[in-house]
Amino acid sequence: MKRRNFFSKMSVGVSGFLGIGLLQARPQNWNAKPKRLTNSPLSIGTWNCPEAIQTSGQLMDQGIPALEAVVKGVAVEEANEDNTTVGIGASPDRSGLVTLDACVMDAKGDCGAVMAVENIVHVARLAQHVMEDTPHVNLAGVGAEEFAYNKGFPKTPLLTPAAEKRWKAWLQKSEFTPEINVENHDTIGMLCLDARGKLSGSCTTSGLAYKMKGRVGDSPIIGSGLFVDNEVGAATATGLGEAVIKTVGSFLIVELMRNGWSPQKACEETIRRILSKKGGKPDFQVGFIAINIEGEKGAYSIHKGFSYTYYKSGKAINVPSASVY
Ligand code: SD4
Repeated sequence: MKRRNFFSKMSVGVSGFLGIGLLQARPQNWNAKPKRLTNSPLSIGTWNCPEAIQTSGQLMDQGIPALEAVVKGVAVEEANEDNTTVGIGASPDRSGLVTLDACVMDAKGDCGAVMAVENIVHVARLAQHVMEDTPHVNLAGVGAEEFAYNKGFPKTPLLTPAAEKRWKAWLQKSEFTPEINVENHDTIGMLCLDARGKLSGSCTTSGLAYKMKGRVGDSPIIGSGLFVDNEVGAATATGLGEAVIKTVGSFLIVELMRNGWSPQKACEETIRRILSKKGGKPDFQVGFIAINIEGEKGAYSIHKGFSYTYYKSGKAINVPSASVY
């Protein structure tokens, strides 16, 4: 018996014994390799990020592989000063420092991440360098920044006058409450599936506005903010990172899809898992997007207001996500 079949049969038995309904949705043809519905590249990103999605989609249309497309795609938002949660122009922590987190994961299951990095705009590209040019997965703080300079990244102060003004206004009260859907663009998590069926993803953010100095959220944590498995699919998250980390949200979605759940159902179940630990209507937002290797997509959030953008026939289309509330 093949190793995979053995574990597959064993897991059916164990979950049956535990009364877990997880595997009920497994398709009949479990051993068959998933088939792509189309060879058209698919790109999908959290929130309203048409330019970023257009960039990655068009690159893949030109034959550029998913990893390069996703890193170039999210770079659009990293350079966008109007996005107050990503790259230059992002809100600082409560001490006035802008620190960025990012990760990438590719079709081979390789990954890299940088955390709490100052003075570097394109941290997703930096995470790719960690993945490709070091023996490590995570680099944090000054180590990551020094590595960036070694790789030729320019030093760029990230606190813009507009962000400084917002921070100074916030200091008047210094009240920290994670805000839900303040704007319709935010942390960007992007998933790309190229014409050759290769998946890659990236997540890049400044994290929560006015976070404690040194705080790192889910976005650069592989399995929480992003997970990619080329046999199955990929998922990425936005919202309150602490809640995503506690359920290892993106990994959970991919594992549910591995067991036959659609991307939509897998996102819904993962949000349900977060809510099951809370009781009542939480005052924070979490949103997930996911795609499977067949090219189906899903999105779900706790509160109304979350949206996602995807690429189809040369166009970026923004649609509201379904939500619990
Ligand atoms: C974090 N998940 O650092 C990020 C923040 C975010 O939309 O996604 N904001 O917790």
